Amino acid sequence: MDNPNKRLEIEKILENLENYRPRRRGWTWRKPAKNLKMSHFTYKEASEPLKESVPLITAHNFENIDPQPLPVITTEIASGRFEDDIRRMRMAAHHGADHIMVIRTAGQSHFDGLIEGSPQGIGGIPITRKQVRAQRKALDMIEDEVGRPINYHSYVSGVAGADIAVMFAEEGVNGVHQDPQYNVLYRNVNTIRSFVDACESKKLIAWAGQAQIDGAHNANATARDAWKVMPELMVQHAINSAFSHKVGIPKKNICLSTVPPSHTPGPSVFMDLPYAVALRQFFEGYGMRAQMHTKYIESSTRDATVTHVLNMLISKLTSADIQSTITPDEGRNVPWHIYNIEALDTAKQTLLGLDGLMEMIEIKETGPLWDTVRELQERAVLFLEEIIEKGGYLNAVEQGFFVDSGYYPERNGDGIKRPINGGIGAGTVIKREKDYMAPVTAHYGYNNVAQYDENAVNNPSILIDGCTLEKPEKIIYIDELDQTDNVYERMKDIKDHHAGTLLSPEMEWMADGTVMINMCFPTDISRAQAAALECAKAMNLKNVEIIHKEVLHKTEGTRIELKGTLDINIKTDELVIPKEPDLLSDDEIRADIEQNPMVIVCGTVGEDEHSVGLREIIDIKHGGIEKYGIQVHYLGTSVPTEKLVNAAIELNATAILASTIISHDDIHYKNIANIHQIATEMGVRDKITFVAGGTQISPEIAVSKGADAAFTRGTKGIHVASFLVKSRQNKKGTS
Ligand code: Z97
Repeated sequence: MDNPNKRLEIEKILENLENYRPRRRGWTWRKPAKNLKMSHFTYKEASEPLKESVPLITAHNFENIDPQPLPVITTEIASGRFEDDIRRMRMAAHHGADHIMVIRTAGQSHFDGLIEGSPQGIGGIPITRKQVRAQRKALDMIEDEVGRPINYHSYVSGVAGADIAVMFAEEGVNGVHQDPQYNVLYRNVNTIRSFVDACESKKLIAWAGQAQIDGAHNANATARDAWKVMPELMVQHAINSAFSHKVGIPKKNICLSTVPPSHTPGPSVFMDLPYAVALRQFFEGYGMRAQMHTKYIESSTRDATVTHVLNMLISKLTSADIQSTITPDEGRNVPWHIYNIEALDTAKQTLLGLDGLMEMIEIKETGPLWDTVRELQERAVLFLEEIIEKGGYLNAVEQGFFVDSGYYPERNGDGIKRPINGGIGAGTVIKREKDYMAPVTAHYGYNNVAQYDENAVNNPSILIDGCTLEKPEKIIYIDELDQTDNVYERMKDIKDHHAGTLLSPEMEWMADGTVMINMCFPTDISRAQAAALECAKAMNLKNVEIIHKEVLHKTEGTRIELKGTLDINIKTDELVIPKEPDLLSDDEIRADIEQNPMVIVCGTVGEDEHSVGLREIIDIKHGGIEKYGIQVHYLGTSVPTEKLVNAAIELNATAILASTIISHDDIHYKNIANIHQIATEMGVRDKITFVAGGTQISPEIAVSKGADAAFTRGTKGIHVASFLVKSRQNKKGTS
């Protein structure tokens, strides 16, 4: 991107897409930067900083540094429109995401082939070649902008899993979820079909160097009591990991989707830490993808954030190669830009805050932690042994071994049961003919090519001069199939918004008009909801829905968050934009005052007893000008105007600060004019800078009455200090 201040031009990304080729394949880890020094600090576990980014909100206190933690950080994007998701990806990358997972639209797992074009999705986006290609191309631009590779990720699952795996390898997708157990248990795809397809898919994943994430976390999210499936989680990890390794994926690219299984108000760390330790002991050398707990997630952003932070404490106490950032939209179904960014910032802030933790503490090798580690491992081994005893995995699934609500070896008989010959795609696996031959790369198993060419045994596609993996020009690219549901038609409707000449509020799609309102009512939860809907009506909001409610007290107060649509199009060029104050930095002000001490006198003037505003400007406690070393002589309240001028002369002050709130009969402006006049008559007006302040003051009028500057609502010490320093510098320059 030439100019980071310019919005992404989706049209440019869509241009010439038929000829786009991914510039690399495979997964990229962050580059560690050991003992990275930034501002006043040294980081023990950081990675290389970005070229362009948005730092944490507090970074302005620390030279705007934006250190990046060591693990790859994920964000999940699923708005249903890929053209808007691309914009969100750019926001996410600037907040530190380098793993972008796009969630598939509901039901796609049961399609038995690829879909094409750019239709709009529900609960995710349709995975088509066009949208994958456009997003990978956009990420190429975005990664150049931030200066770090970004991993693009989606799902190799469902009945068309293997077809998707081929397309992903062709299109440079960098990471995938692939776990046949997911198909079987949660999508009811036939077990045999799922495992056979997985062989082909995993072969492609290995060839493309993609990172693979398994599906064990889904057992945790589905189980009746999430913490009870701990032994099973290890079994599921083991099945998929061993399988993947045998097909040829290197261990480091086989990432276990590990969740801290328990949740507050339970003593979650006491339960989750032994589990995390047990797992890492068993699966040394494999990648750890730390997934956030989702089973008990609610619509409270606060609750989701605390859970996320507790989960990351577990990551930090053990390890995480990839850190997930599930957003509260899981709990309330509002997949909005702001929540991706909040969750990314939560991850960055927590991981940086816990940097170096393990250099100071260690995990005890005795006591309850190790007892539980041992116990969990024993339960998992017994589980695996029982599977073998019962005749293997297919039988175990048929008998409902998985996602049973008992804490193994206890069983409650409510596990998910999938008959061997049941489910979607049952009976579709056909034995390969004796002379079966497929001249393609990354193909699993018996392929009978030697009869055509001995050299083709390890490289079957030489028989056809390369398949689509080597010769992308052989890929058949279909742009759009649907004349109405496609990106061009959608963008036509809001072209002025895309061009930036019109503005509407947005949460997930350009010009969706969605706003969120927070309210609190002094009543119970039912009345509060009804009252909130009335308010929304009065605000002219459409499509109103309550997205979160919380009791502050049964009768004293209820908190409500609602969303609605506001039908407004603001003409960008008609907006009145207030001028940004031209401020010096804290350091610049301090340096100037240190070199050249400054004295000021101040007070509220006339009959004015309102001193709060002035104290905000002068007191060190409130970030006032004292903090820069300016010597402040506060003369009190209701100070006569002559007294201010006399004191300034006596103390050889650089400036007078006069605060005035009362505005009856324009007394505030009269006092300002009065100070200017007295100082002029006494011959010191040129020497002394005169600043007025007050909530009812219009700076323009105050200046017309004789002040050098005036400050009103929202002023902070730095605004006044900047002005004082600059004004003194200007005076010196002209004298
Ligand atoms: C995560 N929050 O980060 P379909 N395969 C596996 C999965 O876990 C999933 C799919 C396929 C989650 C992501 C849930 N996971 C969301 C192992 C979905 C999705 O489109 O439902 O067929 O595939 O892991």
